[in-house]
Amino acid sequence: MKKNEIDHLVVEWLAQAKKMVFSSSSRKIMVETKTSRNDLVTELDRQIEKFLVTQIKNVFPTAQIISEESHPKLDEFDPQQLLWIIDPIDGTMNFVKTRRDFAIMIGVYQNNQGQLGYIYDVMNDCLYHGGPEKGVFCNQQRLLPPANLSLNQGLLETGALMLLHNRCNLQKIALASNGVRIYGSAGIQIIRVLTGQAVGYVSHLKPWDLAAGRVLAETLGLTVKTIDGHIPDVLSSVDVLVASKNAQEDIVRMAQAPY
Ligand code: 2AM
Ligand code: CA
Ligand code: CA
Ligand code: CA
Repeated sequence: MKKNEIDHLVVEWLAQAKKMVFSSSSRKIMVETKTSRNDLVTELDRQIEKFLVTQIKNVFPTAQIISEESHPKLDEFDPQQLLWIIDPIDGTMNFVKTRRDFAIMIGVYQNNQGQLGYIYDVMNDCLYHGGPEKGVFCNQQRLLPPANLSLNQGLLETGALMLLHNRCNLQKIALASNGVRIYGSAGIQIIRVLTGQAVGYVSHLKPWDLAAGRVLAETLGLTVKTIDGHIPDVLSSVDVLVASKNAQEDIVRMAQAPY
């Protein structure tokens, strides 16, 4: 199947998922904790995940699908084959507490290479989508590659815990930027790097947190590297950096400097 045919399908599925989100707003949503009181899953995460997995399997019966809430065993997947990586709600805490700043994300990979990425900012109705063959769009509008700014020329996106614990020298890195922004959703924060509102995003991410944004970022000429400057494996959980090339060099250098 051609990529533009996949695009049409995914856009339709995400429109259906949006309806699920809006129809849930008038009822009480079941929320459960996972590993800690701040690690949540709701019935909507599960509902959207089930819907997307069912739709993909209807069209691609043999597709490999990694989706956060299905507790995937990552070593069972072959990244050389077509791989769909889904985060049904990225920013579940935001969804529960504020009903905004969350995203539905899908990344499609083959041969370890990103083919298509989708980050759907549901409440703003903005679908960021694209891949190496077609470029990156926000809905119908093409995004231009953001300027190659240094760390001291822009905002830095990150996660609260990583900053509070000063992992990877992050407090010093943050002080070297124009300011820190923390929105509680990898997808929403990567969008801010894609659109040039921030020079970089640093966080510890699992495959489904990064898969979609990585395709879009690399397509726009941004770098996606581990905090120590290596290319992250699609199936690993790592301290990762999505940034302009100049900011990436600044951050990697500072992360490795003595405290
Ligand atoms: P999630 O909402 O899909 O879990 C900020 O919390 C960002 O980190 C979100 O993108 C969130 O994705 C992700 N994250 C990854 N692991 C997490 C965890 N154990 N608890 C909370 N958020 C986590
Ligand atoms: Ca989660
Ligand atoms: Ca996530
Ligand atoms: Ca999630």
